[in-house]
Amino acid sequence: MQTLLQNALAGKQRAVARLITQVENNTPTAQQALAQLHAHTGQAHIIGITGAPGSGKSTLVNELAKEFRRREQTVAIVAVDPSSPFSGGAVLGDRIRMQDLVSDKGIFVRSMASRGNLGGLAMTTTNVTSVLDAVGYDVILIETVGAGQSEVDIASTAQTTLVIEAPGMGDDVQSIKAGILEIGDILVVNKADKPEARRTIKALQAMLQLGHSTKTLHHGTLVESQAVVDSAGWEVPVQPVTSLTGEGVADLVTHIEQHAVWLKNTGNLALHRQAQFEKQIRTLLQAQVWHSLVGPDLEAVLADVTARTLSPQAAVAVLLSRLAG
Ligand SMILES: Nc1nc2c(ncn2[C@@H]2O[C@H](COP(=O)(O)OP(=O)(O)O)[C@@H](O)[C@H]2O)c(=O)[nH]1
Ligand SMILES: [Mg+2]
Repeated sequence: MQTLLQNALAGKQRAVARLITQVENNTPTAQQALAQLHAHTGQAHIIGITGAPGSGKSTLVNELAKEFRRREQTVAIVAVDPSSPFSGGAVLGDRIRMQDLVSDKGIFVRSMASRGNLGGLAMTTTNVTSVLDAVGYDVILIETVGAGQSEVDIASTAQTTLVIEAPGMGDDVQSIKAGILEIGDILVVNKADKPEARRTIKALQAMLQLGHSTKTLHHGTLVESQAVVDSAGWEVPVQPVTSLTGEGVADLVTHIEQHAVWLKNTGNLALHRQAQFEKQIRTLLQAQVWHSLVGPDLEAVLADVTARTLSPQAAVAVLLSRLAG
């Protein structure tokens, strides 16, 4: 395990990939490795990209990766799509464009196994992200399908969350329907090359704006003003992009970088991290306490509770009393 860790920390992509497989399988080795890697984490900027299937997330992630590379940042991409497991090299939407990336040592691409993740998909994603952070990727892009609670959980791993909307997918604004609009730090209207995009932008702005002014960058210049100020004081921008051509992507990355600076300067980054660690410690503690206390006696306890000779409350008291003994 030490060699694997050393190789991963030295940036060897094979070792990183093998370590991630361990993490996905939630092996004891993985837990030990994560414990050792913890001190090395905390440097990466973690960005979540979520939105309806077909909104263009993978195409955008591809372009974002290229733009961050232009800015001399190393990039790791984690694609989480429980509904459609990837096969072979088809990790991103477009295989051909993908070839621009695969030869670049500053980019690491991983699609998460969709099969039963023992620790839960959100926890596994958090752990995979920690590995990538520890081994030194500057930027981590997490692509998830925006379809409800598990996306919200995964998005909570990210420091900056992009909600992707695209025109031509029905009358409704998809992210509102899915209940994920609120988690967006930046709202992205992809497929801005389509004429209907204007309506989507307007619809989002109408949804969001409460009379506050918003920043929309176009070739680095402010062109529109509409946005919402979220509870913590960040103005959520609405950014049009055309991922097919890369148009608007540089402006989007500028917004992302501004959000990173804002997070740091306001102390929100520290708060976010604390909340993440609290959740992680709680999950680990619950699992261990459950495992060590309940384990072999579960059936007997359940039988008594089912027979109404023991209440669930009394069962907990009995089980907990063993901790002291
Ligand atoms: N017209 C147009 N099509 C796009 C754009 N971005 C992505 N697409 C297309 O939308 C489809 C879905 O893209 P994909 O990235 O796989 O979406 P995902 O399911 O959200 O990951 C593909 O056919 C893309 O070529 C864009 O900016 N403009
Ligand atoms: Mg995709």
